[in-house]
Amino acid sequence: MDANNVLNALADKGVVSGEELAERFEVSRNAVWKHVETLRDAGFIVESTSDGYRLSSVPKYGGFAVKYRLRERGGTKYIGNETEYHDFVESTNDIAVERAREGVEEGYVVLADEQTGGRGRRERVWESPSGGIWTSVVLRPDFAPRDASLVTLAASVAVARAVEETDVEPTIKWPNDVLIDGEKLCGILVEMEADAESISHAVVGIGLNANAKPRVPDASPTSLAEHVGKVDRAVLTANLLAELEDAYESGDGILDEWRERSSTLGREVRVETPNETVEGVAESIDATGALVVSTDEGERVVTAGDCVHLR
Ligand code: BT5
Repeated sequence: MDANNVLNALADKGVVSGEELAERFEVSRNAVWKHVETLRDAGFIVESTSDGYRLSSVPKYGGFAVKYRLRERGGTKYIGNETEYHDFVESTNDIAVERAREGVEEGYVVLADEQTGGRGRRERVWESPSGGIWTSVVLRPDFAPRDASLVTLAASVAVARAVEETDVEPTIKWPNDVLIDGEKLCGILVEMEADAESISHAVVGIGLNANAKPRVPDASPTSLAEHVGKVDRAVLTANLLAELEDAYESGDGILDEWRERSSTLGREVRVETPNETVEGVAESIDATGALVVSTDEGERVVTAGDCVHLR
């Protein structure tokens, strides 16, 4: 038994006595009380009444708050079953990679209010002030490493769906950005370890400017707050994790929805890959998530790179 069991019981029943919980989970009343204290430390207001413990307030953010909101929306099978929250960390991806190597179950989630060393692709800086959603999820995909970019596509669809619930219309820019009106709201960083045949883990890092708009000199970021006012980060994170599980489970079924939500397809683009620059019209993405660009010299398939929308 842990604090989550107490939280679930309180969420289900409103009021529940220490005695009842102790009996149900076969622990001492003192053990129950300790778990109640854990919830109180996490910001829940749990009153002690003559009928038992009563949940009267849920904290704004944190691992337990996200779990509470996840349960409220019907729960997930594995994403978010275990969470770890920090007020600040260097990078949630670093922690999640460490946990993945230690063998945590698929769906383990690391959350932070602020990152001091947030990373983008190719070791670029990801500004992560307090008030954003900075989260990393450990996945253990059973598809071949060549299909790994499906994870990035699934994550961007999940972000777009969750953001849509706040009544704005985001679009997806290949390969890993979610935009509002062409400005970057969210970036995704997938880091995986694999051998030739299988992926041991993929850590999906999602950085979403929820209530904080970062200062980024070389780009034009936006935040959700700028469009819809302050959002409830626990609710939004819960929606995001639930959508991530759904999108990830769709496998390559996610490609069509990605295409519909994309603002890259049909555009003139310039893609900088590690070796070259490809310019032309973004025609489609193939079954592995690679971008097919029609150039003056014919069709080119680009698996990774930075994409600029030209027109
Ligand atoms: C990304 O890289 O867009 C991936 C960002 C992933 C961040 C998450 S947060 C949780 C997890 N923990 C981590 O340490 N990372 C992940 P890329 O496509 O390389 O874009 C990086 C570029 O975006 C930077 O060079 C800036 O121009 C711009 N940028 C930096 N911070 C930003 C922000 N908060 N919002 C919008 N743009 C930003």
